[in-house]
Amino acid sequence: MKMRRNVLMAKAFALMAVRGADSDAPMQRRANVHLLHKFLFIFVSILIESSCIAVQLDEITMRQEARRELERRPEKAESYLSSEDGEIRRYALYLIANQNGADAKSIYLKSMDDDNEQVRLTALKALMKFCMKDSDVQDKLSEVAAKDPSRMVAKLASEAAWPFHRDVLLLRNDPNWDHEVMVVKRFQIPDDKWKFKLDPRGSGHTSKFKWYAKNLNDADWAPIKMGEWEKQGYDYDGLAWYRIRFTMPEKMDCNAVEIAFQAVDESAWVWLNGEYLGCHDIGAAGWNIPFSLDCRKEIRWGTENIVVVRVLDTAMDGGIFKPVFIEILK
Ligand SMILES: [Ca+2]
Repeated sequence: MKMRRNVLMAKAFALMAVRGADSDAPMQRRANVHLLHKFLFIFVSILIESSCIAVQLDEITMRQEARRELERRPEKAESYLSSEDGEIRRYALYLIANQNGADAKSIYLKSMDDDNEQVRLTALKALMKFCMKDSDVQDKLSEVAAKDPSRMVAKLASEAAWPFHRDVLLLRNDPNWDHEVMVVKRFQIPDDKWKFKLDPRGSGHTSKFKWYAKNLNDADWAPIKMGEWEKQGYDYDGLAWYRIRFTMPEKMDCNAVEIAFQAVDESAWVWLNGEYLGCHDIGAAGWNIPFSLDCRKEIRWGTENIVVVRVLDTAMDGGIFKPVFIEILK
């Protein structure tokens, strides 16, 4: 539409310029030069626009040809994985998954490094569908969850690879509890005795490492205080882990116990005494939002407890930067 309008305008200007060229008056000549400039400008615009449209048409034609060829001979799909067009690579991968299932695992794993988000998404879905139980796939997905530039791909990989689940409601959210819930006592977990370790490969939670384990030897972990890790020498975005030991007093009369984080920048997964408590993972927006997790079964009264927090930070400052409490509720 726009191109047709440009063509009509160019024709009109050209006609006016030719008519005006017969005149000798200086005013008329300046107007003619002006018109010619306009005419040239529009002419060049049309040329550029047509070449862009030609490139787009070429791309569409090539895609259609590739699709037709692949529909006729789906066994050739692998050779299309090196196409420059991401859409063709995505379609080829989709056909490979349909034909080969788990047998094409190495192809899906390789495609997880493709620079096209849709190709990676297709590969990820194939891995989830066909070979989710394989340890090399779980390792790859953990890496993708920690590193993929696409939030959509990273989140799907993270959910697929995540082996920990827990569905325990906070007392105040329990529909069967119709009494008022009050914090009757709170103990602050010491904020200067955390131990810290970076997890750039996102493998700390895997069965090979188990950094959440109660009896893990963390002697070589670095000491760190509450506060952004950037301000304590770590210029780093990604996953990192915190561990801390603290002693609880003797058992108190209560209806629930919760661990309350005033803020972790930006996502957190929490274990108490080796047991998974749950997570706070709403993306970057969660960096300054308090959250609590029920731990009435996991807490150990009158003895040492260990809290482990896996933190993901994707931008700017990161870490446990506000106090953490154990709250006793009635
Ligand atoms: Ca942050």
